[in-house]
Amino acid sequence: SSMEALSLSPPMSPPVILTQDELKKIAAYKAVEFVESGMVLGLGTGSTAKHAVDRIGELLRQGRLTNIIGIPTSKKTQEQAISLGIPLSDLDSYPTIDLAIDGADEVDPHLNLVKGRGGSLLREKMVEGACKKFVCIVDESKLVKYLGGSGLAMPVEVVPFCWKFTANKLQNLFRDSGCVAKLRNDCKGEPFVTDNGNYIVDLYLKKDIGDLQVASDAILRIAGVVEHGMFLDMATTVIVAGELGITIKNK
Ligand code: ABF
Repeated sequence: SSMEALSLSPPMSPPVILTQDELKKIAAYKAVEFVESGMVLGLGTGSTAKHAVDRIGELLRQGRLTNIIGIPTSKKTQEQAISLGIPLSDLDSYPTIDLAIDGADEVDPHLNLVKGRGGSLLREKMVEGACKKFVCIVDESKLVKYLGGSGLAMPVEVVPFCWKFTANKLQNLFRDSGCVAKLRNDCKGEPFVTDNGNYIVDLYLKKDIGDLQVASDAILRIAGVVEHGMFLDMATTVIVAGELGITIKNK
């Protein structure tokens, strides 16, 4: 019958479309290949880094990695690592970290990053600034021509004291780029509070802000600012997972 003919014909193999989460996992697992026993590791935050931390926990459990010490970049990652049995410490005890693995919100062609949409930018910058190697893991949707180019927020951590004053200063600083500064809220509509008890002001830019180092210095000169989410010249490697495979970019 025609039914039989159909079932006998060779199956059409559909194109494999990976979800964004599968791409994140591919990038994360690739980065964990750089991990060696005995390393002090910076453990990133966010849905991409979470896969890397899971994988490190799995390799430890299987005995394929030993003597790892993790330095978490957020309370959330700290909890995840504890649940996986990853031994933890901090920057006070380990001021030099062998390797950090973490995600990003944007990656430009020079491997400069925007981070902090997850709200953990200060601890990430402290930990990743102390690393010999910082492997950033992203799916291809994070690639931009210039920082701010995704149209999504460029986060700045500010002290809660007179945050509007600080937000206005930030908005004025980038007025030529059409900057709009907004306080980040949590899901209840209250100000989002970081692990360090601060607020986040998200900057929305319409244009390229030009020289990133100049922009960085100007932001950090504002007294109410704690840190910003531009990670300039910090990633030593970026692993990008895309539909066509993995790309590894080195500085
Ligand atoms: C951390 O997680 C942050 O710096 C960045 O904001 C975010 C990226 O999250 P995801 O991996 O979930 O896209 O890396």
